[in-house]
Amino acid sequence: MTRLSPAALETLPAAVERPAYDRAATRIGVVHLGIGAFHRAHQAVYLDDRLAAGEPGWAICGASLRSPDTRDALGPQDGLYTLAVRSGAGERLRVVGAVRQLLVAPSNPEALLQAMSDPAVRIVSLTVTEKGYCHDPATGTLREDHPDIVADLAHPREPRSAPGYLAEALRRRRAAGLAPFTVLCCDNLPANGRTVHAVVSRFAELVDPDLGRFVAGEVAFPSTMVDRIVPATTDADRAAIAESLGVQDAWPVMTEPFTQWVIEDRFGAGRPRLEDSGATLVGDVAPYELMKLRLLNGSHSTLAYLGYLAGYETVSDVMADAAFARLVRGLMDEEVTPTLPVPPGADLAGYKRSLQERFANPALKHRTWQIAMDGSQKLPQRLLGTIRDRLAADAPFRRLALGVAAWMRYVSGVDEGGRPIDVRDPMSARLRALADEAGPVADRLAPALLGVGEIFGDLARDPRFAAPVTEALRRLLAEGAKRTVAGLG
Ligand code: CS2
Repeated sequence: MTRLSPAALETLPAAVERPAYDRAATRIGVVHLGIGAFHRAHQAVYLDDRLAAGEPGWAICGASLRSPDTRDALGPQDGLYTLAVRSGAGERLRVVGAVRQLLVAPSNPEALLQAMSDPAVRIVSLTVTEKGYCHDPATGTLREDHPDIVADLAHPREPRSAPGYLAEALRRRRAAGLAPFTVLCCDNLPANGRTVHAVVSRFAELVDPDLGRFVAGEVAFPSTMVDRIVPATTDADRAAIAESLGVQDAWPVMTEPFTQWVIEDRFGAGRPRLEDSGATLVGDVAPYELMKLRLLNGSHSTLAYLGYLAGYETVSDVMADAAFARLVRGLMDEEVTPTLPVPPGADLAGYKRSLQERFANPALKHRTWQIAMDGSQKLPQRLLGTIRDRLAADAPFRRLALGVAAWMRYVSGVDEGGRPIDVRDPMSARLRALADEAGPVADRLAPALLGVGEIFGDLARDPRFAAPVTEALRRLLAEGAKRTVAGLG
């Protein structure tokens, strides 16, 4: 089958949207680190809209800091790929043209540094996942003992970490008399702009105190709230898209109709008019971020661990179970909502209704296993921050405690049928060792995992936290996830 390419665009079915601009006339203005499916279904689509709206200077150079897979898939397609927007109402296909260059950092670090040092590049955006910043999830500070950071401090001119690349590229631009780019974190970190600013400033300071002062004082790191559900692409998806297009796309991305991008309007070197493509530019992102991280991602993680243990493969499968749907409504309404400042103009009840519809979207095969990844990096901002606020208000949090207990049950690595769980987490070996030593006994397993300071910090020492988590774990071990959730009432 013919491969998707610029020449193949005219052969596509009329219903398929395609780039409504001259790609050859566009110029790269954004370097994106972490060119995975989420970036391609979210930021790249907003930028594709800006290119179509007559802002040709905002095309994307996409770089992978780890694997060549995306470059290998999209390179032969001149960066083109298909976005499949799926819902109960059907599927809409669009070919996105905004990605004009693809780089793989490990095989050519110099090419990436040169791309980031190009005067036309004014924004460096990132989706490197929560673990990609080499920070301590509980405190948000740079982990100076992280192997990539240790290596980059020894060889700052040949970085391999995101903080390393940002610091070296900023150093080069400064040495060349060029204005710094704006660093735009698009990952689900708490206060993501401020957190990454602190991490990169500290790294730069360790390389050269003067560079540290420059990054801290002269470089813009606006915060963002990013939202779109993007399941991992499967071979079945590839086959279905090829069938619909009549050409082969090696790596299309699947997503939902909903998309949201709230951005702190603080850019050091200009930006595209993203507000004209549906983004929201604000002075303070914090209330939007808190709403999304605690309501959407907090529910996602709770549903993912409990749902996986209950034998549900996808989020929509979990939501089809009335007891789990009730759990999510109770968690959102009774435990999370009281901790949230309402963002200006937000309809919280409507937002929560739309979340439940989005979770139940049958056309999105969003695996519980995918969301369950990297819990050690996700729990602090998704569940533990909310729990801290509940503790401060002396208010109950039994569903949130069950979410934490389900994570504990999950990272112990054996499911309710005695089968091994493929736990993906930068701390999986350490967590597994703690779980193996404690055994499937709540009074030993809970304190063993609560003792991981990088995740729980001082929470472990609060009996008002440890007790309900241990009790929930005891029920999960004794009765299993389905009966435990059904018994919540
Ligand atoms: C999910 C997120 O995998 C996960 O951890 O909770 O990727 C989620 O789908 C997005 O944040 C939605 O915007």
